[in-house]
Order: sequence, then C-alpha cells, then structure tokens
Amino acid sequence: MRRRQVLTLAAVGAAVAGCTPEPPASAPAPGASAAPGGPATGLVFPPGFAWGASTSAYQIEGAAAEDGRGKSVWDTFSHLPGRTRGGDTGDVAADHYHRVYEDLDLMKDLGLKSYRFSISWSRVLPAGRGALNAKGLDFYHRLVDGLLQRGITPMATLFHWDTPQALQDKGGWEQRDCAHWFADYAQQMFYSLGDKVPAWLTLNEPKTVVALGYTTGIHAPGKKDRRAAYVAGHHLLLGHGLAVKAFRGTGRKGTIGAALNLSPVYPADGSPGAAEQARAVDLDENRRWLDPVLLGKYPDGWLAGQPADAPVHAAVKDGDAALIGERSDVLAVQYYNPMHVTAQGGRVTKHPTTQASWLEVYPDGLFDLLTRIKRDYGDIPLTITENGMPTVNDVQDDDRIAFLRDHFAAAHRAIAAGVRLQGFHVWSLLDNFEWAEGYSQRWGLIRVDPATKDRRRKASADWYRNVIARNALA
Ligand code: IFM
Repeated sequence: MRRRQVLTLAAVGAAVAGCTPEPPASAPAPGASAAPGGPATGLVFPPGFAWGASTSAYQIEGAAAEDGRGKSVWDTFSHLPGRTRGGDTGDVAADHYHRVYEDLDLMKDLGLKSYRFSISWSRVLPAGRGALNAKGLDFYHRLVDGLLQRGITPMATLFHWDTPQALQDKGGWEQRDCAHWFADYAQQMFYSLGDKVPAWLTLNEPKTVVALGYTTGIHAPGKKDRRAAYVAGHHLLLGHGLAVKAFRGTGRKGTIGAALNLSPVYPADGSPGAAEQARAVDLDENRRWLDPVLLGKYPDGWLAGQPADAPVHAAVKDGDAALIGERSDVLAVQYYNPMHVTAQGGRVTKHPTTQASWLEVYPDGLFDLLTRIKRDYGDIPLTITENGMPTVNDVQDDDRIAFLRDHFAAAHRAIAAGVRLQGFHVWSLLDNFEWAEGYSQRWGLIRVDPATKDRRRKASADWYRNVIARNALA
C-alpha cells in the first residue's frame, strides 16, 4: 500500500473514531452485585496478570447483512444445507453487534482486565480489499473505546476463520496473493485502530483451518483436499509474517503474535513404537506451526516428509521462512486437550471428555505445554487466549468451574516453574455459534438465551469474578 493511501486510511479511522458516541452510563449488568474482595490467599497470580475472556466475530456479532458488511466464507457455508447442526447460522448469533454496550458492562462487572475479540475482515472490507467500510469500522471503534473506558485492555485478532467470500472467489488461502491481501487488511487495521489497541493477534488456529476447513471439509470453505490444505497452511503462515512486518512498518506501539492451538502429545504406552509415533504427531500438531513462527524455519524433515509431488513444495519460496519468522512479541496459546498416540499411530483417550467429544480433560497437559514452549523456544512472553469447555448444564455450570479451576492451577504451576505467562483468557465470554455444531454447544460464562438473546451470568461467571478480584485461586 502506498503512503498516500495510508494517510487516507488513517484519516478515515480518525474521522470515524468519534462518530458514534456511547450512550450515557447504562443500567447495571443483569445480576450485577458488589465486587468481591478480601486478601489474596491460595494460589496468588503475579500482579497485573491479564485475566480475560475471548470471543470471535462470526460467533457472536450477528448483523450479518447490516451496515455494508460483506459475506465471509462462513456466511456461505453455514447457509448450505447440512453443513451445521440444525442448519444454524451466525446471522444473528449472540446479537453482540447491537448489544455491545450491554456486553461491555458485563465484562466490566466480571472485572476483566483483557478482552480478546476478532475483527470481521468482511465487515471492515466488504470485498476483502480496497475501500474501508466506515460503518463497519465504526463498530470496532465503539467496542474498543468502550473497553478502554472500562479499564479493559483490547486484544484484537485479525483472522478468526472468516475469510471474505470475495477473496475466496479468487482462490482464498490457496492463492499466495491471499497472504498479501491479509497483510494489507492488517495494515489498514493498524492505522485505523492501532492508536487504541495495544495487543494484536494475526491468525487464530491456522491448524484448525487446515484440518477442518481444507482436509475434512467440516468447516468453511468445506474443501477436502489435503494437498491444497498444506498450501493454504503455508499461505496462512506467510500472511502472519507479512502482517507482523506491516505492524513494525507502521511504527505502532504494542505487541503482536499468532494464536496457535497446541496439544501436548504423549505415547499411549511405554513402547518405542508409541514414542516414535508421538514424535511424528507432535511434528504435525505443534512443531509445524511453532517452528516457522518462532524459529523462522519449518522443522527438519517436515517439508521433506511431504510427497515429492505435493504442491506445498512449490508454494514455499526462498525467503518465506524468514518472513514467517518475523519477530513476534508474544505467543498466544490455546489449549484444550492432550493427544495419546499408539505404536500404530492411532489415538486413544485416557481421561474424561466433555460434551465436545474431542475435548479430553487433562489440565496437567497445559503445564506440560507451557513448560515445553519455554524449554524448546525460549522465553517469549505467553498468554493463554483460549481454554474452556461446553456443558449441557445451564447456569449452574459447576463442571465448568471445576475445569477452569484445574487449568488455572496448572497455569499457576507453570508460572512458578519460570514460564512468562502474562494472561489467561477463558473461552468464551458468551454462549455463541460453535461453527459446525451450531448453537448445540454452549461455551459461555454468560448465558445467551437462544430466542431472546437475553444475557444471564452463569455460576462460572460469578466464580471467575471472584478469582479476578482476588487475583488468586482460593
Ligand atoms: O469456538 C472455538 C473457537 O472459535 C476456536 N477455538 C476452539 C473453540 C471451541 O471449539
């Protein structure tokens, strides 16, 4: 992007910034009560620990066809017959677009220090590139201003799976150009919002996009082509590197990194075969993403291990690895489950699971993962940007409280072991659209009524509020 365009964008951002002022202080959030306090006892976290909650645009915003928003691949995909449970879509989702101030008040009442959201690329750039949609951008100004006014640090993710459909029509992430379109969009956001947003994340879970969007096809864009998947995976990483470079180029203050979902991989038994298979799965699940982002190279043997005629070989150009390895300020870690691998390369489950059958509950895995990152990749600051569980229990979600308590304790142990863990964002703030599962899985601290969209704090929200207020786990 040329400098003249950049100045124009900055001017648009500034002009839009103040155009929709927040209404006067709203009524207390539903269920609000006096903030808990008292001396911190038990497992005390470091001062300034960033207790947070996470969401993503398509999963909560709704307003899918409002104020000039363009379609994303998820709008298209969720409207295809049979792709989501019950035919659910994100058309309305949690209606956060219209209830943003109510949600901000709920966050304030929880005592959140940090809120991690994503920007809908096609809301701010309906065609994925070109002219900014001022009304779409205005929504993010309202959100960010509202967070800052409430003392909550905004953490913006640039890509949480909702590729603009207009770019998908041009080949999407299978095209190398998509990495550049993404970096251009990122740069526009840095200029537009970067004076207020101190924490940026480039990609959310590129592994999931590759695995579910391009390999099994159960997520948008619904491809079932492993060869294309690996090309898309490389271009996603390239987009990450180019966006980090663009961030540095803007001179904006703040931090930037990627949000990677990682799973510690264990041999299912003590056999040498299981150990070998576990190493192979770890290469694909973890090192294939961590090494390029943090070390600027694909792991030894990973590319060579792809079939000789795989298109990913041609996709990886000289210099790409260094670009992907542009220095990150932070690594955002998303932890849900471990993996146990047999000598035959199969997977076994060794612990209880949740309503989401893939979510095997193993809090020690979080400790193992965090300490492993420090051991293998050095002392980069870490923040957990997702951890949580769905439950069929409604507002009395004691199982979620137990889950979070055990994972917070594992995080505390990692900090005590010297890991530079700076924050913990629970997935998710609100019940939301859980992709192919539609609204059948409810992951929120805050209940969202499926029909009325009314909000109600769950027991886990009250419990979390106490943890945050004490900065400690009792
Ligand atoms: O809802 C998702 C989120 O969008 C990405 N990480 C996993 C969550 C639970 O499946």
